[in-house]
This record gives sequence, structure tokens and C-alpha cells, in this order.
Amino acid sequence: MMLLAFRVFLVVLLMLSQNVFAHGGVVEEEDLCVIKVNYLRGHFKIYQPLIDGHQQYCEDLPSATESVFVMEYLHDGLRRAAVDFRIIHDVTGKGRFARWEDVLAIDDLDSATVFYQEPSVEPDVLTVMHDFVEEGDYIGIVTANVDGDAQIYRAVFPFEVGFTGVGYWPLIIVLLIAIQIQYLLMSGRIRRWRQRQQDRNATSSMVPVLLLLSVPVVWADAPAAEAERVWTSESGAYEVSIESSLHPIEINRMHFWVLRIKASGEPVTGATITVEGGMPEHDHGLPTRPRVTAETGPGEYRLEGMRFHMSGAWEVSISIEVAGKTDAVVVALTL
Ligand SMILES: [Cu+2]
Repeated sequence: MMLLAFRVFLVVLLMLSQNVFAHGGVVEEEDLCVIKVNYLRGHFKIYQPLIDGHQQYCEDLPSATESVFVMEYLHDGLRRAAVDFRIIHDVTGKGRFARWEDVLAIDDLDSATVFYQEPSVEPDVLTVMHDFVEEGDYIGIVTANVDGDAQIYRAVFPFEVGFTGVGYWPLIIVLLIAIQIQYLLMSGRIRRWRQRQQDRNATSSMVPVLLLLSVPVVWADAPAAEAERVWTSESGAYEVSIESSLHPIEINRMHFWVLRIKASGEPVTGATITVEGGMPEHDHGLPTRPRVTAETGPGEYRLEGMRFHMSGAWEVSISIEVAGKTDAVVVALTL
């Protein structure tokens, strides 16, 4: 019985992997969702910020709503490539097994297309947003043109919006559990584990759990009049006032910040400033690489390239280096 289950499992896995590996697609790898555009790889996540801001999806989406597709490039080839993104209604009739050949065979690709983003070259992250108007079966197609038109690579990934079916995952999970139980029984692990538990009996103690609670400051939710705000650096040495050129900050709009840095009331000149940021709950970075481009006055720095590509909780860490000493300001904002 177990052997049969294992065989079925292998066959199912093979069927899935044929689709995924042969033509590029989206696969789960160690909790990370990876998109393969032939040999080019990227992390792939989909969010539905209006419904469940934190939840990230790999392929299938629970509801027809605004969806943000984020592809973080892991391969330099993608950073050089012009990448476009198309979403079509699945009119191939192949469902999960639709491949590029099936897409090519569609007579009128334009009328099947629900979303298309023109090719663009992005340094790190490709983000597209689409507001699905209806549930159903869709196919995502990512095309990367590397080094001009010399090489064209594609990832084709069929997905469902609105979970009209359950797919193969429940079957695979059940089989995996069955195989694991069989292994545990055969190897005698459960017996040995039980023995150990009995030996320990009442001497086991509770592991203390330390909960670190942080209270994020909701800058973006502050009244629109408050375009400027003062933050204290981690060591307490600097006061940094931050003025955003865009207030309130809007999703996906490029803007700049003006940082005014003071120590004991005096402007801090000649600082080297580097900026990192991202969404801790989503485990991804900023879609851009913001940089200080100029010191526009004593202790006044212009930080260009700010853009936030989805709503939710963001953190921007501004590190300030003066005379070899580094301090940082962590700005928490909720969009
Ligand atoms: Cu996010």
C-alpha cells in the first residue's frame, strides 16, 4: 500500500515538474517561491494587500482583487534583461499543464490578455499590480530579453484566482505524511522518542518565551499636514528630520526625502548616508535603491529614489557615517 502511494506520489510530482521545469515557471523551494525563466531565477511573491496584507502567495490567489506580483531578481541576467509581464485568461484548455506552445496556439492573444506590462529593465525587483475583475483560471507569462534580442526566455505559470479547485497539493501532502509515518514506524523513532519522554517525565521545564513588542510609528497615517517629522538615531546622538516631497506618500510613486541631521542642535555636515529598507512582514526589500545625491545645505541631504510598491508596514533604515562612526535611524511607516 505504501509502495503504491509512493509511486502515485512520484508520478504526480513528475507531472507537475514537467510543466514547471521544462519551460520555466513558479515552484516552491524551502518556503520560498522561485520563478525560473529558463536558467534565470528570481524570488516570486504575490500579495493581495487589500484583503490580507501579510499573506504571500506563490501562484493561486484566494480572491479577485488588487494583486501585487513581486519578482526579486536572483540572477544578474535578469538585471540586464528587458522583462515584460502578461496575464491572460486560460483559454488553452490545458489548465495546470499549459505551456508556452499552448499560449502560442491561441488565435487572438490580445483578447485573452487581461494585463500587459511593457518590457522594462529593473535593477533588482519587478513589480506589477493588477486588479482582477473576475475569478477563474489565468496564465502568467514573464518574458526576459537578455542582451538585446539575442536571447528570449520565458516563464509560463498557470494559476487560479478564487480557488475554484484545490489542485494537487492536498494529495501530495497526504502522501508525504503517509510516507513520513511509514518511515517513522519502520525506523523505530517513535518508540525511542516515547522511551525518552518517559525517562524525562516531570523534569521537563517550560522554555521561557521572550516576546519583543515594538510599537511602529505610523508616519504615513499622520495628518497630511505633517510632511516633516523628527526621528532620533539609535545611539541618541542625532536628530534627523525627514521631509517627504510626497505627502501623504502614495503607492508606486517615485519621490524624494530631505533629511536634516543635527547633533546637539548643530547641523551635521559631510555625513555618508546609506539607505536600506523593506517590509519585514513580507521579507522583501525596497523596489528601488535610494541614494543621497547631494548635501543641499549644511546638514541637509537629498535622498532620491524613494518608492514603496505596496501598502502595509515598511521600515527604512538610514545609516549615518561621520568620521568613521556609524549610527542609524529606523523609520517605520505604514502605507
Ligand atoms: Cu510587501
